[in-house]
Amino acid sequence: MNTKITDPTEWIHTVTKVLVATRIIELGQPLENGMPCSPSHPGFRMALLRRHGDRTNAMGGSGANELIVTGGHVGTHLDALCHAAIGGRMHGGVDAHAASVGGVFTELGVDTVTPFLCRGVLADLPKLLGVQRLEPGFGISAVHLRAAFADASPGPGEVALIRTGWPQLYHDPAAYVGHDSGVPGITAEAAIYLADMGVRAVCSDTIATDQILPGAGHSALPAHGVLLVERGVHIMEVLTFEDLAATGAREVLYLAVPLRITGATGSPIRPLALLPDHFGH
Ligand code: UVW
Repeated sequence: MNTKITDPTEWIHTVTKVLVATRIIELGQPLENGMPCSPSHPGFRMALLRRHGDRTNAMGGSGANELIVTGGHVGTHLDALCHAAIGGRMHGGVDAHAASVGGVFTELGVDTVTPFLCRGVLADLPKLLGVQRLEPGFGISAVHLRAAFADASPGPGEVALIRTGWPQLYHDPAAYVGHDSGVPGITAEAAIYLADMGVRAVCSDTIATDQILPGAGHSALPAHGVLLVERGVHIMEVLTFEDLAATGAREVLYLAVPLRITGATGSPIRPLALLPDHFGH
């Protein structure tokens, strides 16, 4: 494609020609009552408050709408850098208390996160290890990631997509959340390995990205400290790479956009993988 197009009309036509021949794969989970939620966060609730027929106009028309209440870190979501602190300091040494004014963060909030439209590279751990999904509490190390990325690794400004196969348990919230039974995830050393690649975000198909050992609960999340606080790398969680893995693709054009919630620590996202339309069929 000519990258020197400056006329918007020509540019739109050129990009559209490519995009109409695009396969779009959902990488997020649906938001619905009863879905898995970490014990650290308030859950998702949706209630239909205005039903058709509650109010009807002279033409017989009516509208229905709902009230939605959700934690910012429920379902498929992005962690802003202000989500974590170590010793009261957030990324870049920002004082967590000083930056939290009137119930919102004045720095490092999710409203400062620009959209993700970049290359994403899949590390398919179940495929690497020849299993359906990783065991509860399994620790994904840098050695595992190096082998899984093999000849295609994410680079600076790109995103790493870490597949554990855990969405196979999404229908069973207790097993998926793994508070007592554990959840596979990256170790702190693996988080350093990913940050050293220069990635902008680490995206996982589990509730917490971190390895959670059986019985350990969700309290200690060292990879969160490495990524969000020490290295300024975003985390996206509760994605699903099952459909993507089935295509055999390792590299995708990744699209995800957080909501502009002023000073919030996280936001729901709808992540998508874009591939050539013939891919995987
Ligand atoms: C969990 O760790 C469960 O989620 P978050 O990283 O969004 O706090």
